[in-house]
Amino acid sequence: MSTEDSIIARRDGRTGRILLNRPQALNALDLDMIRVLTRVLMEWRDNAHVHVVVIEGAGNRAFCAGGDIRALRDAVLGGNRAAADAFFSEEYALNRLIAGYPKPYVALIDGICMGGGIGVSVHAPYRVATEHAMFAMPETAIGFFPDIGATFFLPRLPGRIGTWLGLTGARVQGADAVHAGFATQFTPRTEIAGLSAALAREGAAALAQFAAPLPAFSVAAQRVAIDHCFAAETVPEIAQRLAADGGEWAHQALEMMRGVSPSALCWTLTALQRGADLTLPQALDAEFALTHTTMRHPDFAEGVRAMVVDKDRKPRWQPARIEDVDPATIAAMFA
Ligand code: QUE
Repeated sequence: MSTEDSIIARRDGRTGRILLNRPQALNALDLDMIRVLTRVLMEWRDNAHVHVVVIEGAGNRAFCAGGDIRALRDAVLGGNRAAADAFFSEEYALNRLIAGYPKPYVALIDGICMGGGIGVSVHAPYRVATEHAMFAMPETAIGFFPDIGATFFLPRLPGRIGTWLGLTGARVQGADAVHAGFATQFTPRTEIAGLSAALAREGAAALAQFAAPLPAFSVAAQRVAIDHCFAAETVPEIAQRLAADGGEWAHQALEMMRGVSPSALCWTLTALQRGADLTLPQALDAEFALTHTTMRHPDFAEGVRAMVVDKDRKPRWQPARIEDVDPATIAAMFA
């Protein structure tokens, strides 16, 4: 399939429509797709016929499952730092372009939306989630960290929800995505075609008519525990608070933290703490710097191997236990 085919861009009424079209890879973004997206958005910025940009994913499984981390692992193992730098710098520049886009930008999210997929949606003013939307920032599971501006937006979600999601990789589904702050409205899948047509006719003004009432937040009962446990200053303290909680939710969160890279938990917590005080451009710059130190750590290649390449889901982390991560080693990554 050619590069142009993995992004389909066309004008339709008042809209410029973008389809992420690599469904066999859950529409994960590779560098070519990032370049085509950037070019299309720059063209439409200056095209008076385009009043609103609408982006969606092909197939019914995913909006966008992330980035091309298999290629990033190959680049790291092959010593090709320039390839990894090009990917991250162009991806983060695209995130910035979307955040500051001068026209309404609407993401229609009807399936998996993780990592890079969140980067091409959450910085925009309108994110529509259906009951099939599933948001997650699962990078600690591959020995990386929540990037694409997540160190800016996760600390700004309600309470400590962002720290919980960024450390554990927990999933947020459907209308919960609006409560958590990933989406700005909930519209059932059966209404998406109608919304799309209305956007082409009326522009972004059509959105409100398609916003369905929200059911209650499914983690409402856990909010006190989330905000208490994930407010701790260090990863071992968070683990201790979860262990002390005794409830099923805390048990699950602790199990998730025990499965991911201990080192990644520590550098992620520091990155989120720092991101709380940064602007989005500053956070993206800090994330770019952090890609250099994290990708040199063995847990990145090992995590991508275990979760994406071999899919054995049995990574051998170094060190293997949260308690054995040296705080000075983590601090040096931010120096
Ligand atoms: C954790 C992650 C990612 C992941 C799996 C994890 C991630 C990512 C992908 C992914 C999914 C589909 C693809 C692809 C990559 O999987 O960030 O190339 O086709 O992008 O457990 O963080």
